[in-house]
Amino acid sequence: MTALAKIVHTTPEIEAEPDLTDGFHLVIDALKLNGIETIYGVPGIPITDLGRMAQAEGMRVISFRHEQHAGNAAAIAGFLTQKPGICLTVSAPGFLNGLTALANATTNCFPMILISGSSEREIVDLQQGDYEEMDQLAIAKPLCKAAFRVLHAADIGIGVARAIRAACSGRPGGVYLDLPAKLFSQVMDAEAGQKSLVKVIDPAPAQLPAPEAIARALDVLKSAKRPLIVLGKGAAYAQADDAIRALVETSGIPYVPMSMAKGLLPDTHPLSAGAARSTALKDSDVVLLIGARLNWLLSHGKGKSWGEPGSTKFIQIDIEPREMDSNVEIVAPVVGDIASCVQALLDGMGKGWQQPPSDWIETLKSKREANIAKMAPKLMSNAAPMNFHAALGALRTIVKERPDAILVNEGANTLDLARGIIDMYQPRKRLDVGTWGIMGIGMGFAVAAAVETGKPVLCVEGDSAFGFSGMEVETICRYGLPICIVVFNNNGIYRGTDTDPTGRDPATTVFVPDSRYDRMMEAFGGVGYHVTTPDELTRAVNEAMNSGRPALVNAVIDPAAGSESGNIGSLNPQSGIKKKK
Ligand code: ADP
Ligand code: TPW
Ligand code: MG
Repeated sequence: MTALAKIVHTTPEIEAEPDLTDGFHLVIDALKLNGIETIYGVPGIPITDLGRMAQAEGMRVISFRHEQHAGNAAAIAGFLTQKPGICLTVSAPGFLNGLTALANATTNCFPMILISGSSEREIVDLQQGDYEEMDQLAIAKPLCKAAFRVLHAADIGIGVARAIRAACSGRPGGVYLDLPAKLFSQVMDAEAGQKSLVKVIDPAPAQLPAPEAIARALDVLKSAKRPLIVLGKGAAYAQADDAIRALVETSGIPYVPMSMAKGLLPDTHPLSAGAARSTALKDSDVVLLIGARLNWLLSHGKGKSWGEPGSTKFIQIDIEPREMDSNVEIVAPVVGDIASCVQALLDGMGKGWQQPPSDWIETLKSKREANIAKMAPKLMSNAAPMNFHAALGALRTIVKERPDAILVNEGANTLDLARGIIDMYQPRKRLDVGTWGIMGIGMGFAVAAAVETGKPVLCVEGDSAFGFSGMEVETICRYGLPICIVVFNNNGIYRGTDTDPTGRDPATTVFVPDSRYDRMMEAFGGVGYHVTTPDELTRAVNEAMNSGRPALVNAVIDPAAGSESGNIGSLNPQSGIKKKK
């Protein structure tokens, strides 16, 4: 039964009247018509009934404990599926709680739509103090790709269609859709309502690159002595996995994956230069960027991570033309969607393609092997207390044995070391803090990863990182999701050993020592584990993942093992005041 039929009046006198629908049902029908089956949100005025009705109409409605995590879930659902993830919130405070996730989605180029109920326009605009009054549309606008408000039930179909198109087309991003309370109860003729809905045709149209752009890019690539491909999360998002693999293998060009592009080709691929990243960036003469921006994560394409100024030529594939020359000159811009651009490059390479000089391949291979060999003994350490490397050595094996599991990862040392140590084998299996390095994505990403893919999820969380979304373990237990959380518990942020020089309070970076995060999971009916060695960690995670039930492993890590800000300590400003000797 469609939602429209639901409020058809049934008493005999009224049966003669036309069938009616309302704003609630039109929103649900518009989403369903566009293949959107899941809503992530937190209920309350004025959207409580919207969630209830959506559930009654067969949509999956996942209720969180805080909107930020519902928003993060929606954002990563968008990344995983190429359909905008939907986050539903109440007005003012709920909207603001969801806004961080919307801004983060926009920054990371994930398609999502934040739908918030809002107060009465007349009262908001005269600032007369309505319940949860706020001009939400104005506030959302600078933080997302597009923002729309629907005032009439007859415009819901168009409003939802515009939101979907804005989120998915071109560079994906976050969209805000403002739905004032009054809209939901507006009634209109059911048939007219049905006709007002729009099924968005081809929401992310292919954007073909210009043939000259492809020819230029191939000329530059051919001239390279030490070429490199950098795969970014845009390449993972594009779901052009086979074409990207074919491009790497046909060209014979080594590649470095950005964090969330790991696994697009297996990290163990012979052309992966991931374990020789520094050498690869520094010594390459031509770099082909595929869905990766030259932002801080690539040292803006200049400086000490790279060779002498001007010694590296960049080719960039991106759907966003304004991304070109954002930090340094792009000698061969290739504007278009990644699937089309990569295919065009492949076609252009043809049969006569020359593989890159073998000394370059050998240089990277030997650097990679040396780095892997240097790391290996650290990963096998049985030192007590356990350090990051030993714990990650155990998890590395688990992921190798379970390549279809999704890895969610946040923290500082916990993030940086896991990214380097845990090999990924399949596309879109590594989800993390992204472009902002934001803490708090953990539980939201984990929930959506489980809901959208049905695959097991392993969450590797710093103890601080986990705290940002830890209450959502209740959500995980409530929906019985196959999520195993491992908290790397080193008693604090970066380390657990700092002290307040005055001796009055705990240091700003430390937590209650020896906390038992496993008991949070037990509080809601999940399984908790407390482990202190790599062997215990392995056993606990395997047992948890075999069970498919919610679990949290409190992994005790040496509080002295971490370094300040993980591997980005150099970004910390230093005091200009010299200490007296
Ligand atoms: P990373 O952090 O992994 O380096 P970024 O988020 O910086 O990746 O870059 C992703 C880039 O991918 C963005 O510039 C975005 O415009 C681009 N992008 C996303 N989807 C596509 C697509 N389908 N085709 C082309 N470019 C895309
Ligand atoms: C929204 C700043 C970066 S990393 C981090 C914080 C608070 C936590 C590091 O401690 P953790 O990891 O998780 O215990 P570990 O292994 O090094 O001990 N607020 C937001 N985002 C960021 N990035 C911060 C604060 C930060
Ligand atoms: Mg910590």
